[in-house]
Amino acid sequence: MGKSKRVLRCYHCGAILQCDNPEEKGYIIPESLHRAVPIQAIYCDLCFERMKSFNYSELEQQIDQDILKILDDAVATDASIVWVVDLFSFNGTLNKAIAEKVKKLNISVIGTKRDLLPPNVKEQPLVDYLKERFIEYDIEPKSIHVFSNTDKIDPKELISSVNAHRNAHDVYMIGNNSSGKTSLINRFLKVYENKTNRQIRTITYPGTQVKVLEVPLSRSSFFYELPGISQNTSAAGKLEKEVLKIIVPKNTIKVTTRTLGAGDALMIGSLAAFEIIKGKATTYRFYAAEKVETRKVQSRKLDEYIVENNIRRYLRPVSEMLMSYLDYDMFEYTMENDNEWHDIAIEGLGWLSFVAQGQVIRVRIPKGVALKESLAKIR
Ligand SMILES: Nc1nc2c(ncn2[C@@H]2O[C@H](COP(=O)(O)OP(=O)(O)O)[C@@H](O)[C@H]2O)c(=O)[nH]1
Ligand SMILES: [Mg+2]
Repeated sequence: MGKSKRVLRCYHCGAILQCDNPEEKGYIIPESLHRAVPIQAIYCDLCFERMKSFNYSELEQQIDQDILKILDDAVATDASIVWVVDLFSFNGTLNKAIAEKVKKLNISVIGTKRDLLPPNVKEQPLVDYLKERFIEYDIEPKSIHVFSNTDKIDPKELISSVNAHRNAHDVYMIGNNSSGKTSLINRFLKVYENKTNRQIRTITYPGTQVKVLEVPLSRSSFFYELPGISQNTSAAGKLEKEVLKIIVPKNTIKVTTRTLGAGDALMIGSLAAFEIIKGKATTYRFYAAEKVETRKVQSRKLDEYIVENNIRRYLRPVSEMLMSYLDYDMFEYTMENDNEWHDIAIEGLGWLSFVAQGQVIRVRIPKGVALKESLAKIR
């Protein structure tokens, strides 16, 4: 018998994907093709590039609508939810429509990628942080676990924790794109024993366009992995591939400590900046991927430096999508005076951590990226 190979098509233009000739249609870099898993939409490089500049958001919107439809079933059957969040990029921003829909269900939260945070970070403060952020959306999680894919965790423990809350009902796993859902499920499947006569399969969920992984838990209940929620408020979902290579951490993140006072600003490449408008000189810590570069400058020269850096690129990252001030949003925080550590976090990029002493801090970020102030993630 000859060898067979799956033929994959671009999800957008339908061209058969090939890794041989970059000039021919359907070309995709081999790494992307080999990384692809069966339930993921794959695009040829050309469509991927075009989509990012043209109909990216439209396409993602569609998928989120389908997720909402599937969650209608979860609500109707009183299912349990496993909500996966990536501990690095999560700044407390949840998809409102999804949160609203599932808030009455039993929700277990899993924070992933703990290994990206400094090793001295304790578990309990992270759990507290996650709990506080979900409560802001009126969600009281039944359980919260934090993991990294290098832990020697016993997935059985996790399963029994979920089982304890599901009352023999179905389980739906949700979370942003790249939050680590598939990695978790692969670990879970290693110890999974199928005691039913049904198979694990990928189905097109009835009434939607999306594929979900269906794992039988008993004769009458299933686990479903839903498609990723679009990261449309994350820097990681908005900026170009070259920038993502810099801002998405692969190893433990870096902490940069600076003393800043009124009149100082901290440039984060040309992607973002924090300006201290009011406040005495004190310690600020900025947490981000290792390759993200920062510089302390004078506030009054900040505009000039950003423009100059867009051309000379002495501080990475610089985005082609941020070429004029119109491409940024600007917010100003007046902090309380509680002497506690607080964060101002830019979803998918990093966060500034400091003791709140009534400062006024102005932040600029790429337009549409979520910015959030809260008690600190790392305390
Ligand atoms: N450092 C680190 N990376 C992780 C962890 N879990 C997942 N990843 C990486 O995050 C990316 C997305 O993971 P994946 O499981 O495909 O996420 P999904 O889109 O939610 O299914 C992959 O590159 C994974 O290797 C983790 O615990 N630590
Ligand atoms: Mg996945």
